[in-house]
Amino acid sequence: MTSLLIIIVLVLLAVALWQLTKIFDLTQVGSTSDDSQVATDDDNNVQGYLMFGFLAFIYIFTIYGVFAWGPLVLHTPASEHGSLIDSLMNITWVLIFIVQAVTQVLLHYFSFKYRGRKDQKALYFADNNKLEAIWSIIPAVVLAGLILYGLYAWTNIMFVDEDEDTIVVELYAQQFKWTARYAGADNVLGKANVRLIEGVNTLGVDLSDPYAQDDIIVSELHIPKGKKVHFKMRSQDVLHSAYFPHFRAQMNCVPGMVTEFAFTPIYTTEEYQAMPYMIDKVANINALRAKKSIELVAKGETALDPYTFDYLLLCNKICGASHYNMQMKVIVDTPEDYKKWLSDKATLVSEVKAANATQEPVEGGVKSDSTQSKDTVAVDKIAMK
Ligand SMILES: [Cu+2]
Repeated sequence: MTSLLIIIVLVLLAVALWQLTKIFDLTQVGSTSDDSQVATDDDNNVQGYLMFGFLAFIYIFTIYGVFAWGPLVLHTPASEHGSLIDSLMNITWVLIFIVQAVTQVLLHYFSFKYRGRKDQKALYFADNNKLEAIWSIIPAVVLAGLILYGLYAWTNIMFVDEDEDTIVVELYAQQFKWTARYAGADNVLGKANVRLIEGVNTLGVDLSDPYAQDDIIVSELHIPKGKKVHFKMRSQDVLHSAYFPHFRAQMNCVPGMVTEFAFTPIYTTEEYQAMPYMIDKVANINALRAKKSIELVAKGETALDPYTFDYLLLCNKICGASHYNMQMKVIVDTPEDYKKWLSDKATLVSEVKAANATQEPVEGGVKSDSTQSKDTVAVDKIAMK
């Protein structure tokens, strides 16, 4: 109802404005002012100088942006291949910046220089082979170089030696959470199928598969420093994208197929937290939170928790209403801590057995899925906020 009223008010305002301009036009009848549609030299001069003004604006804005937002970009990469991605990105930025700086000056300068003048006729200029060769060959060579370097980086990053000693982890994406499955001692994931999802077996793992017997399902990802982790991604519902910004890794999760990405973490969570730039960043965020908390407490609301840095796995495909909150904490441990953490995790098979044992006494009762329902409630709460 409110929106309908707003629309009516806007329409009436537009009609009123239209009527006002008509009245204004009537008051101008008979006056000597120039109402010709053809631009005069004065008009052209104004437009010419405005081009220079706009040129200054884009340069000042660019320089401001570099200083104001430059420190917010991702810092030190936390994976072995990360510096390769960063250098590819930086080379691309520098090239774009140089080309942009030169071409914008030329574009705006010539627009000013050849602005319209009375009685001046434009020169008919058919073509110039030399010029066209220059501006075709230079971009072609530069782009070919960039593409070749990109292909080299991509094949290097995506190559996983089948015989290499890696840790195989499945990332399972669904609206709106991540679940991880470790392949266990045999380092081979058991088969899975969406039709087998039941109770605590939330990933539809085929429990009759011998490879599935030691699989472990967790909701917090731990990976060891210095060891290659081979991720295999699946999606239950729609397109998701597994995005590890600090490790410079991203791969789509597609329903009906398994996609892969492998990387080697090079800093433990503790080491990354202790980097001077990260200490500054966390202090800055906490100063902002403290300021906000004072306002909140004054309003009678609860204060914000202090922030600590953690690596995150995010979803980078807009996959639904709670997409923004689809994330999983990633902890990089030392190899010893990682082993210790994994050693006391129960296998899926034993969890299913335990769940079945507790449910058997209930006759004719519907098997409940405690983890699923808890998560649904959590997502509902987030959506309500
Ligand atoms: Cu998603």
